[in-house]
Amino acid sequence: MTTLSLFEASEPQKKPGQNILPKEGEALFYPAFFSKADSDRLYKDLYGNIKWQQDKIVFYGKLMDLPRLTAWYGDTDKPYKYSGIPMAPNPWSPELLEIKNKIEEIAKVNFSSVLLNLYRNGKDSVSWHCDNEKELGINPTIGSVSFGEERTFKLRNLQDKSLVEKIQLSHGSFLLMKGETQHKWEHEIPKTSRDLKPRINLTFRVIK
Ligand SMILES: O=C(O)CCC(=O)C(=O)O
Ligand SMILES: [Mn+2]
Repeated sequence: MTTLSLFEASEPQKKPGQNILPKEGEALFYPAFFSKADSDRLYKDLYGNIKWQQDKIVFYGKLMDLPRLTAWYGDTDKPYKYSGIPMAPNPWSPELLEIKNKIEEIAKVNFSSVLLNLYRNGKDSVSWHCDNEKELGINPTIGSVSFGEERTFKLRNLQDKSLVEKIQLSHGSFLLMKGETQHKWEHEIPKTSRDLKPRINLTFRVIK
C-alpha cells in the first residue's frame, strides 16, 4: 500500500486567476487582488457612504425583508428594471470607479453598473440563483469583489446538482465569472451559525 503525503492528500492549490470550474464556464479567482491597506480603506468608505437600503421580497405570499442590504450604482443613462419599474442607479463614487478601473484591466469589458450587497452577519445570505437577467445578454461577464468578513461562495452545476465548487471569498478578493457560467451554474452565499462580522460584495455588470 502506498501512503499519500499530507501535501498530495490535500486539495490541489489553484493559482491566482486559474479557472475553478471543471466544465461549462469560467470562474477565475484572485484572492489578494487588492492590498490589505486598500481593502481596509475601501471597506470603510463603502460601509459608511453607500446608500444601503432594505429591500423586500414576497415569500409564500408574505412580504419579507431581503436577508441583506443592497444598493445600485452605475451609469445614470442606463436604468435597470426592478419589479418591472425602470429605476436610475446612484452615480459612481470615486471609490467605486477606483475598484471598477482596477478590475476592468483583467476583465477586459466596461462595466456599466454595480449591485452592492452588505451581509451584516452570518444570518445574512443570498440563495441559489444565476445572474441571467435579460438585460445582461448571453454569456454575461460578472466581476465580483469582496471586502470584510470572509464568506463561503458555492457554485452548483444546473445539470448535475452533486457537482459543487466552493470558494472562500476573502477580504480584497476578486472573482471573475464569464462564458457560459451564468447559464450552466447557479451560486449562493449560505447562512452560517458562526458569529461573523459584516461583509461587502460588489457585483459589476454590463447592462446591454
Ligand atoms: O455576495 C456574493 O458574493 C454574491 C452576490 C450575488 O450573487 C449577487 O448579488 O448576485
Ligand atoms: Mn449573483
